[in-house]
Amino acid sequence: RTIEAELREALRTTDQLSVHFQPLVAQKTRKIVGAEALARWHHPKFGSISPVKFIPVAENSGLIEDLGDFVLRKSCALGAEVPGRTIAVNISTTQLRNPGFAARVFDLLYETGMRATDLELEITESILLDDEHVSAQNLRTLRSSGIHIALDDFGTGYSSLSYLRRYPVDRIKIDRSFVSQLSDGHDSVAIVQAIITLAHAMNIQVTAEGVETEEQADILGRLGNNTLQGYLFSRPVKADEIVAKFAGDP
Ligand code: G
Ligand code: G
Ligand code: MN
Ligand code: NA
Repeated sequence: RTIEAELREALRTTDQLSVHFQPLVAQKTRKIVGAEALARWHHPKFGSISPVKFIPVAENSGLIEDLGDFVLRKSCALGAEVPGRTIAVNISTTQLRNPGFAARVFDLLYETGMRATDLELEITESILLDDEHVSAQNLRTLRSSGIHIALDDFGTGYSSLSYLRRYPVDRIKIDRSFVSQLSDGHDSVAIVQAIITLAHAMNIQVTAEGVETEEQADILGRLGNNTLQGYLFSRPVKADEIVAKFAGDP
């Protein structure tokens, strides 16, 4: 059977699928202010299958609608349990192109009781490449309800800067390829400094992804970064573990 057929089956019962959550940490206080939702698939025969493999399959087969819905539902259920913490959810271009997407998100917020202002949707600049009217309309509708929009993997694409000019966002996430090279005297320090200065001048918050060392966190602090995420703090963990982490860090 193809991976697509296996994924279709997994989505039918959903017991092979789960959502893990990786803490988002305030730069200054090191308090856990939220978490990013990350889809996980454990196949009974093949074991763990990476989202790097199955997300593209889902996107090319239309299954991303069901998978995205599953992730959003789990994320909103968690968000309702931990008001005041941000839950960030990765949204694919295909989902955003659906004219019913914003309404679906509002339904899930209503059903679960999660506040709109606790939800952050992570998008990539590829939505700009196809310049979809529907995507732009969805983003406007979602944002005007108080949901936050984050631009993921910032700096890796071709049009990061023109994206900022055309679509309003609340946050950019500096790609971990820049963060992993941060050390005193390295060019990456100047690049990250420029990104943070630009973002703040546009009233945009900054999250640094893939923070693995105290030195990286320290440099980011000096550069004025707002939020940290990475293995230095925690790997993605199960929903009950993130609830326990939040409870331990009120
Ligand atoms: O969690 P991990 O590092 O393995 O994720 C790998 C990639 O898969 C990342 O680019 C991440 O954004 C993406 N990804 C993980 N979960 C989801 C999801 O629920 N939806 C979408 N669209 N992408 C996801
Ligand atoms: O593209 P996106 O930023 O959504 O991808 C998130 C991915 O990054 C997840 O798959 C997550 O497992 C991974 N990740 C999170 N923290 C770290 C880290 O500190 N180092 C590395 N190498 N990967 C990380
Ligand atoms: Mn992300
Ligand atoms: Na990213």
